Amino acid sequence: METSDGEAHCPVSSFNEWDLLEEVIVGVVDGACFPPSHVSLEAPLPHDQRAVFRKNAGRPFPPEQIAAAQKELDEFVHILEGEGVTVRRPVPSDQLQPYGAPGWSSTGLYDAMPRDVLLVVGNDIIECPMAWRSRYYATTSFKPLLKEYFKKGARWSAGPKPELKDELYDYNWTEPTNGGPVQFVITEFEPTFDAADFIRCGTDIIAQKSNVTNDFGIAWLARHLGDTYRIHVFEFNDPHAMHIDATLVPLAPGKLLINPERVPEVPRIFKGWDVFHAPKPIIPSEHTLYMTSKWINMNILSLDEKRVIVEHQDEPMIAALKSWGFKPIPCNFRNFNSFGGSFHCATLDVRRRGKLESYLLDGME
Ligand code: ABU
Repeated sequence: METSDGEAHCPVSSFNEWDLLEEVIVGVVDGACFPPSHVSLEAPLPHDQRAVFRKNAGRPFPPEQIAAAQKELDEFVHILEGEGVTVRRPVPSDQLQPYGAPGWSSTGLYDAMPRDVLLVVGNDIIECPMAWRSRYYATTSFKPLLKEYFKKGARWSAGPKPELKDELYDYNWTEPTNGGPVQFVITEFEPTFDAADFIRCGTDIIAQKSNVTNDFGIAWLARHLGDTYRIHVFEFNDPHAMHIDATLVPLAPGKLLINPERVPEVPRIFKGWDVFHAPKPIIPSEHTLYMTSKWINMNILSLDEKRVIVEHQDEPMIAALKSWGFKPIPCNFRNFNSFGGSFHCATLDVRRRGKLESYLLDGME
């Protein structure tokens, strides 16, 4: 690919969560299915959804909910294109096609959340070794795009293909007691991680261990990325941890949105940053959220250091963002939220205009 000044540049290039967004992958919700029942789902799912998942295991999500989410995705794509962003979409996979490996079999989940599945660090687009058996083939729908980006000059990597044997899971997992230590449902049997457990701030990457990301996975990623990057691992107050992007969301350099329930103390490396407490979510309790807490209202996508996409009905968040100096762009997304994500989860920023820099205390020391 050539720039207007004739300089060759890579189609994949993104170092942080806020540089000017040029190209993005937006997920698709077509064919979304409840995964087969498994202990790995119990730990991160909202308490009231565990029985729903067991009852509907291996069946499609209600078609009217899929259709409502599709409509919102279309609106989201329209807004992104109107803001000058190139939008790419995956080819939906058949989630009901059974597959397996020695010792287990499964069907799929969805292709709705590219943020979980793929991690972009600089020019490298990394396929994640995901811990859920229902996501073993989660990158399949994105392969045509991965091939295209590679041919145009991107690095294309993949974590070690996990075996997902029973040894990876704690079949005795139980809900942590109030105030007791958080128990994750995965072990250190092999490296696993979801990309959404990492937040990119230039040379510094913030990570959390979770019910899908283990120390082994974080260590693999750190070695893969090399000495240019530092991964900082923090623990937050999230008894059902799976993905960091409704806990700690850097909106722009020096501007951090935090979940006030999960982040009692802001990590020291953000010293000097403005810290904004996310307003309480206003999603009504009768609105089904299959795979997320209401704090999904924090799952904002920055188009640059000012423009942020935010849920249309979330007036407290819109008002707060305006008061903090941002330009919120509202988009209906509450039906999509039911599937476990919002604007950050539903996207993968493939290219942002910017370069590798250090923004955090440790990165500058
Ligand atoms: N990636 C979605 C995270 C949702 C939550 O932490 O509540």
